[in-house]
Amino acid sequence: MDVKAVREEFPILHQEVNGHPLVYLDSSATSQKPLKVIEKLEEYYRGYNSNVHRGVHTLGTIATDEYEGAREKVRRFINASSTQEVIFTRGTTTAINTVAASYGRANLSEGDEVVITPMEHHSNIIPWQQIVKETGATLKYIPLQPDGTILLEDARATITSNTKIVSIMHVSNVLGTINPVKEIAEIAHDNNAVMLVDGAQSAPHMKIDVQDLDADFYTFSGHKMCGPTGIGVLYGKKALLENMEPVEFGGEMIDFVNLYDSTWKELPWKFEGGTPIIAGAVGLGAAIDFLTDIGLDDIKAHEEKLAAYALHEMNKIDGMQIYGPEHRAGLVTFNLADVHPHDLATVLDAEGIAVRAGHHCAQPLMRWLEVSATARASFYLYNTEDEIDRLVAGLQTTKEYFGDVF
Ligand code: 7TS
Repeated sequence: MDVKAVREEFPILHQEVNGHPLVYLDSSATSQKPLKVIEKLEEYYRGYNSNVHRGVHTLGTIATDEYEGAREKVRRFINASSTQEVIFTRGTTTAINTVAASYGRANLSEGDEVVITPMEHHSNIIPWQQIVKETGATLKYIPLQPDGTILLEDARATITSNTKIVSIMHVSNVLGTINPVKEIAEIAHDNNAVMLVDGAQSAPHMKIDVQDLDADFYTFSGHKMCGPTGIGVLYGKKALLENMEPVEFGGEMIDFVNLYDSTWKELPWKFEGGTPIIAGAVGLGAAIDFLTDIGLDDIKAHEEKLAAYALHEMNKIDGMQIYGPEHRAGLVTFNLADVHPHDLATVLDAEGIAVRAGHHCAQPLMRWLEVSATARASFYLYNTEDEIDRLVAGLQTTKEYFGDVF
């Protein structure tokens, strides 16, 4: 992979921030956008912006073809067996909430269990907390190992015949842990439970095959994979989605509306109430083309190399505490002695380096780590070893700045 050529595709990277060339290390929060996506959005708004699925006019037909064409791109990207299994949502959060509100509400009752882990993003915790409160079911957690991984024997002990839903992140946005979701799906299925995989941090960075994973539901966000904000995907197996009720009612998702009752369109549209996220889907399609042209295997290899290099270099700094396992996805979450991560991120920002500081929407995990917050550097296809050197130099500056705490 030619990183220099890749960087040329991202106009935002070529600027100075606070007098220094920008080093963007916050792609786990949201990725930057390549020209191909920016230009596709411009093409859409300049050329054929129209509502979809309704008109016979020419622009409406082009917009519909582009919107549905993007769905086919997503289908191929995750190897779903049909576009009926690809539902456009606002993002991962909306996708998980849809499963909880539809499948959860219909299938959970007292005595049933939902199984998750303490490393989940809030978006994969709170929807389950809410639905178990409503249905009388119980929320259970597979415990974590000290290095932030999950043992399959713990998964086997936690998932029981009372478990109806297992919902686990593929890759941790804090620890970088790559969870054995395929094996956990098998355990879930042995217990007649369904398996949701939160792919927010995996779809952007590795090849995904939902049929190979045997995930019943797989969710991800376009904005973390070079696409626009406001678009994401809920993949679900057709046999499950067909039996699920929509959660948003209104235009677009109906077949016939009578005074006192109505019927729904077929999949996937029954889950897409209201004017859909047309520009977002079209932009996501362009992002998928961009990532696929470069190759997900090359992107993954590049990020693994960056993560290994960052671990090696950052570990040399006195007072450095790094969280998560050795084998990890492309991010490093850390604390530097007693410097508050917000102070650390502020000093780095003055050097033009963007990292995230805070709880990363994973407060239960912060409690498990016994910290209130951490800093996080996350990498993507456009990052370089030189940028990691800049980060390490910035951390040295931070150390000097807060010298008295060491
Ligand atoms: N699940 C995981 C694993 C995530 O990392 C995120 C966002 C979400 C769900 C929610 O995605 P959304 O697009 O619906 O907001 N993670 C992060 C992060 O790590 N920093 O900012 C957002």
